[in-house]
Amino acid sequence: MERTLILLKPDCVERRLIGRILARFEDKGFNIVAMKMLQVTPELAKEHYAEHVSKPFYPALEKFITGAPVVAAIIEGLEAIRVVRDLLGATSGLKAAPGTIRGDYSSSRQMNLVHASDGPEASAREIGLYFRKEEICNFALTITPWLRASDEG
Ligand code: FUP
Repeated sequence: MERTLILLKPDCVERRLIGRILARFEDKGFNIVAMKMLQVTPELAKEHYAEHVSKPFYPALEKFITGAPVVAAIIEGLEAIRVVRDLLGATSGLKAAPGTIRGDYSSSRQMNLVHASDGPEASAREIGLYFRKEEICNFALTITPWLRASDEG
């Protein structure tokens, strides 16, 4: 079982897409084990996007990500880190395949609606940035036996 951090970005919140996008992860069979709305500060943005801080597009990215509230959530499931990124599609909404979240709802590289951790290291780091241990609910969905066979994990 894996956990991954998603952020429904300010464009998602402002465009009233929170419910529809969260439903995509629920519909897939994943479990939401933590969730909160918050305003990303410039300090948090710099930590979250540490690898991009020195890039030319960073100032605009920081203005965007701090421009309205976001919804942070932890998604749990088998191979969740990869599968959630597959559900999102390519970084740019213009390149993302139809049927993916970005492919269906975004026509921008910056305003691509959702962030998701890109690997186990990033997932652990980003979960730690947004959630304290006691904010995470450790529970299994009662319908798990109807989502996958018991020998699948
Ligand atoms: P992703 O792994 O899909 O979240 O994308 P990246 O880590 O490559 O980029 C992080 C964020 O920076 C993305 F949400 C998009 C944004 N970005 C820009 O705004 N402009 C760029 O030129 C490249 C990325």
